Amino acid sequence: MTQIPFLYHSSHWGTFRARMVEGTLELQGFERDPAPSPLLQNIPAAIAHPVRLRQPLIRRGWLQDGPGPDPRRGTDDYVAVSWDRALDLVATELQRLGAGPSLPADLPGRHVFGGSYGWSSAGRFHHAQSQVHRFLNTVFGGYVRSADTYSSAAGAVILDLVWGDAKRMSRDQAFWDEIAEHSDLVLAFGGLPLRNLQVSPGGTSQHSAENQMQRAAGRGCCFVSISPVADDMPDLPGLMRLQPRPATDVALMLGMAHRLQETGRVDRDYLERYTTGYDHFERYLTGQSDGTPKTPEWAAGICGLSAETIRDLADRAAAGRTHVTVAYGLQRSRHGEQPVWMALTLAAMLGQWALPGGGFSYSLGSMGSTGKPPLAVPLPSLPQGRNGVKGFIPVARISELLLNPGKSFTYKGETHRYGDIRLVYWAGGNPFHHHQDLSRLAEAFTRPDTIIVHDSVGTATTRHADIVLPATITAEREDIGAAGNDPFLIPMQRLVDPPEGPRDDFDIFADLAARLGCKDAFTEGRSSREWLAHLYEPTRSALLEKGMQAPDFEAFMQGEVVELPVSEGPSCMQRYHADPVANALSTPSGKIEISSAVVERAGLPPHPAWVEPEEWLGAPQAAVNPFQLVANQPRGKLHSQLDFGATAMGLKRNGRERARMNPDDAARLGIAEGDVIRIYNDRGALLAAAEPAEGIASGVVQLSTGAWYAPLDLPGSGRTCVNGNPNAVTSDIGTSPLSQGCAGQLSLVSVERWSAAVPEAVAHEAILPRKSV
Ligand SMILES: Nc1nc2c(c(=O)[nH]1)N[C@H]1C(S)=C(S)[C@@H](COP(=O)(O)OP(=O)(O)OC[C@H]3O[C@@H](n4cnc5c(=O)[nH]c(N)nc54)[C@H](O)[C@@H]3O)O[C@H]1N2
Ligand SMILES: Nc1nc2c(c(=O)[nH]1)N[C@H]1C(S)=C(S)[C@@H](COP(=O)(O)OP(=O)(O)OC[C@H]3O[C@@H](n4cnc5c(=O)[nH]c(N)nc54)[C@H](O)[C@@H]3O)O[C@H]1N2
Ligand SMILES: [Mo]
Repeated sequence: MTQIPFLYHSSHWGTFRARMVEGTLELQGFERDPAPSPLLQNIPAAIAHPVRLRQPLIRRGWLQDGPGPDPRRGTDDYVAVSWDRALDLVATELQRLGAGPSLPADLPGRHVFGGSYGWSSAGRFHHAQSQVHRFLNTVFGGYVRSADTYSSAAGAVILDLVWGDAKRMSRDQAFWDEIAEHSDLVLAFGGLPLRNLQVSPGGTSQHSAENQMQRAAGRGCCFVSISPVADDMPDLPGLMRLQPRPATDVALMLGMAHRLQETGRVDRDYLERYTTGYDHFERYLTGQSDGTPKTPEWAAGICGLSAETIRDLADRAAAGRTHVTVAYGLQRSRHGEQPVWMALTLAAMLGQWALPGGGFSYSLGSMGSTGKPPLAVPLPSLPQGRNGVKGFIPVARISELLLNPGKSFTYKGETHRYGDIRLVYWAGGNPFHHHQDLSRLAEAFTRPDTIIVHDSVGTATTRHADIVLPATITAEREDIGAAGNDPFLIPMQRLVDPPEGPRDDFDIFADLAARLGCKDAFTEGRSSREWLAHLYEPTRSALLEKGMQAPDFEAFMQGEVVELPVSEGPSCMQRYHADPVANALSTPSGKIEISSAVVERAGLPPHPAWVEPEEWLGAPQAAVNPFQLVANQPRGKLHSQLDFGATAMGLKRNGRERARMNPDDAARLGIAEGDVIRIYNDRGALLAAAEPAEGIASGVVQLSTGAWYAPLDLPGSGRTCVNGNPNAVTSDIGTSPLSQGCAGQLSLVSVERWSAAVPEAVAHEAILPRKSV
């Protein structure tokens, strides 16, 4: 009998090999991966799950009454139509809105929201968000885009201003090797959760973070996990776990900074040579400017750790080689700029930044790619064309945009206006999973004339669309797997033929472009396979130029992964430290800015400061809603993707997401393991399965994102997500007037045991748009 060969493929959570055996997808981790991710085991469920979309669907109300605002979105049923009919309907609607080969100077794309945030799949060509952007640029001349990411907005905006090009700074230094070899102490704000390091955008071939941590700890390096959730850091020798109240890290860092200042251990030479504005900050630190010295005692009153612990931490940080790192999680909340800016300031005060293993990093605990060496060759990526529309929104202001056309908003110190959106086009994202205050988003989605969504499965977002087009999944296509800071190029081979019905996003857009008279502009005359060959070429020639092996395209797609060279050169910060004048940073002063006039003009304090958020355990609101909900990333999946897969389902209880809380809190509320609890505030409610857990700080309830939103009207509870999506209760408010980012990580809520009859969790396939009979 001939053996069925394993083929290469890739996902955001890892490279893998797989083969179909009797209708089942068998998977193996990549042979060069020391710790393949358990998330791989979610993939087989997607092959033939009833949740897969198989036919184009048109919402009945839209079909009968035509485009226009419609309160029936979300509850209406759907009519299945042929591909030809669906594409004709879409093309006619896009034409009505002005799409076509010749466009007026006042581009019709200004009424099209195409931000289409979401991670979709890992291949570089079939990346749905790139495809939709390219399509909208081609047929509308552009679209209203979204700035920044749900991942990082407050952090990215502040670091761009005070450090310069945050993305580049975070991606071009091999922090992990430095920590493993040189650090004595790692202060990890938000921890270094292995859970999150499973994932990198575009894929990851090696899960090596735990090995690196063990290497460091084995050498005597002490890791300090500063997080309300103990398993945000693996068990390591010498590990220290601190659990300040959520949202109070700035106070803790200020207390440490005060101790350094008081004991004469601020590195004045470093500050002088590499930073600007410390004097202004110092007056705040000592209380000269506001009458409140930020002493360890002051900090203790806010963050809940003892003054002694804070002093001890500062003393230890000054005594050896200290690396300060901040996870994205801290900045995905109100005034999220402050902990990131303050951590950078603390690292500068310690002055060890120019030394290996010292200094500051951002997102080392958030993305598997951060801290790995950068690559020395370019990677394939689909050109998206030119977006001629100026209008944009900060990414998490989607409900605001749709609800308040013409209203002004601030961003990076400037005032803009929301456009008037008539068409929303989404491919590869699930806003009814990821956005805050989902009841408000449902209201916002009643406003446009038309909403079109491509997805491979029937999500809550498809249920709010007028036109739903079924896309293939990555396993059903060929692609090229590649990601920044990852040293392999992966031939993603087709693992299984697509079922009858779904089509590749590219083919859908190509056929629509043809109907609009723009086919050549969109495809440039290339088929999918020809595009892959075209996109592969720049990487191949760069490899050949370096005298390295690089198979031709056909051989690559049949064959083995290609190892890519990593860059040996110094990082931006290493060059800056070597010569801060010649290699100035891209900040207004060219230096690290501990005070910033630009930030001050945007209405924020001029230097990092403790700015009290509305929803923290010390706020007046906590008298009403006494728990801090920490809505972090899920262990068993990537966001909402494959929530029906084996790993994700295995972590639920009766199909419902688990919420963890401190055992004493649970006991006080009469809540036992497995009880269904109601988590609520005046924005909404959800049900989750209670899991008392020692590692959760008191006053905290931790419920990860990812459950598919399933709101039911329950007596005594109102609209309640019975599957446990935290965005039923989070706040749809920008991080600050400067960055306007997603603040969904932390909210105040109440918790009670659900004592009425327990409604069953809604199965994924029941969330599919309902077909009319
Ligand atoms: N409260 C709270 N909310 C949060 C966060 C938080 O910390 N707290 N985190 C935020 C963060 S950081 C993020 S990144 C977002 C992520 O949230 P989402 O954007 O919701 O991310 P995904 O679940 O990855 O959405 C991807 C969608 O693309 C679909 N898809 C996959 N492949 C394809 C394809 O080839 N074609 C098409 N057409 N579709 C495809 C998937 O089925 C899925 O529905 O959530 C944010 N929301
Ligand atoms: N398995 C898995 N991995 C993922 C993802 C996923 O969906 N699943 N998503 C990926 C994506 S898109 C992103 S952007 C990154 C996100 O990376 P992060 O945003 O860093 O991840 P989170 O899990 O949301 O937050 C990290 C931790 O911060 C802690 N935290 C929250 N608030 C505070 C606070 O005020 N102070 C302190 N000290 N700690 C706090 C929480 O305990 C939380 O577990 O993860 C990536 N990795
Ligand atoms: Mo993210």
